[in-house]
Amino acid sequence: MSFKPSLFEERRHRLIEQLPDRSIALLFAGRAPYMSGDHAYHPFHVNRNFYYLTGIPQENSALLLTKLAGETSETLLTERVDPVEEKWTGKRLTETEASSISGVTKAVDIAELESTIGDLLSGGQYETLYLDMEVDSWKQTETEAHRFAAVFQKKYPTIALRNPYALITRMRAIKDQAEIDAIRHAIGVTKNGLHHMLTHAKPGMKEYQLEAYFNFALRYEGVSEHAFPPIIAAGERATILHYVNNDGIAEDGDLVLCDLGAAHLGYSADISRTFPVNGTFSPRQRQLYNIVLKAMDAAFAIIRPGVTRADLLSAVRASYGRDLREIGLIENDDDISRYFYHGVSHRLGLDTHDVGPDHVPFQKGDIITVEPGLYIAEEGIGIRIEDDVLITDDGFVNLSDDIPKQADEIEAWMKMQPLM
Ligand SMILES: [Mn+2]
Repeated sequence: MSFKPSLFEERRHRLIEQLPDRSIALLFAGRAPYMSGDHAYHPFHVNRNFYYLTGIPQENSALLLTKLAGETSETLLTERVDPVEEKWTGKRLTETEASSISGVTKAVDIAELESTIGDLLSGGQYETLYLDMEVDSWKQTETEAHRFAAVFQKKYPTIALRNPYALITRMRAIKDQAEIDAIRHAIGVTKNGLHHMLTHAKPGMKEYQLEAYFNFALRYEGVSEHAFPPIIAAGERATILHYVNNDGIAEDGDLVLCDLGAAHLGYSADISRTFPVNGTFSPRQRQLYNIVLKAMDAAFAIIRPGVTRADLLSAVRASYGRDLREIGLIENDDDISRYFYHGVSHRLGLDTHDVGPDHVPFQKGDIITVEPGLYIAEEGIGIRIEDDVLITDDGFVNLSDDIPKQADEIEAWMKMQPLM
């Protein structure tokens, strides 16, 4: 599976339509940061907005769009192929290859970026440069776009600078069919990885050994992309939300929480499952596990366009309020936060916590996670169950519905044969 160039053409067209006349847009792919010696940080992921509009996965590239008197143009800037350099660092995309991926027909050597922009501006007809600075934040590390902006503003103080980040991320929030298919694929790979892990799990294993079974299944299928580093947390460590050390032992009687995902063509899966490492939930574990499942169903019961993330959280908390009081774990709803202390949903896409406007209700085409959890440190139990769902016209489709989730299904899954 790969993306068709028409997909990127259509996205660029939609972006350019939203830009005012007399404007230029420039998006950098970015470059891998220097690490040490003669090494940079690799693998390197290009800027996601750049990728969304071009499909080009290669660093040191840029996309240049112009709009003037109703006429638009597109130029892709890439590194000129250097046969000697390639003997060391591997193949670069040729102009023809880059063009057949992105659908941009005009190619320019990235070394000519300044002169290309200079030529455009020499006629005095452009008023605005849209430069993708990513999210505006004090904490943002300096990017190529920041460095370019500093030089550019000195040379062209009368040209306005604007950040197209909000425009592009609003587009990215609503997924098209190709993106839905990519995420479905990533979820399928993730399911196979989980199968491999669960069918090999035994008490006494290190968390990283469980992780290795997951990674093996991915790599065996040729998958090298993880959406994020897998979280494999047994016992009390599962109550630490972003635990990534994965170096503890999953003892007999422990529940193991895993939160992980493969990626496909840059698109993330984000799945959590919790299983008893010895293959059987204890009565107490099953009771708590079912309370989390019930909270998840409370969220599923209301998901459709117009509903907000806050609504999902309220539904989950209401469910916990009833059930945790019933088992005597809490006395009033304020105590829920002692055992459940995170949000219940985020967007999913090219970023695992995907971009888009905040505080807007779900719309058709959103892909979101649903992930209630329950963390009882004093009992050494952490549970999280997470599915990925697509918002439709009148409800949702659970994209990860075929990954076992009921306690009985999990136990049966663990008894199955490994796939490989
Ligand atoms: Mn998640």
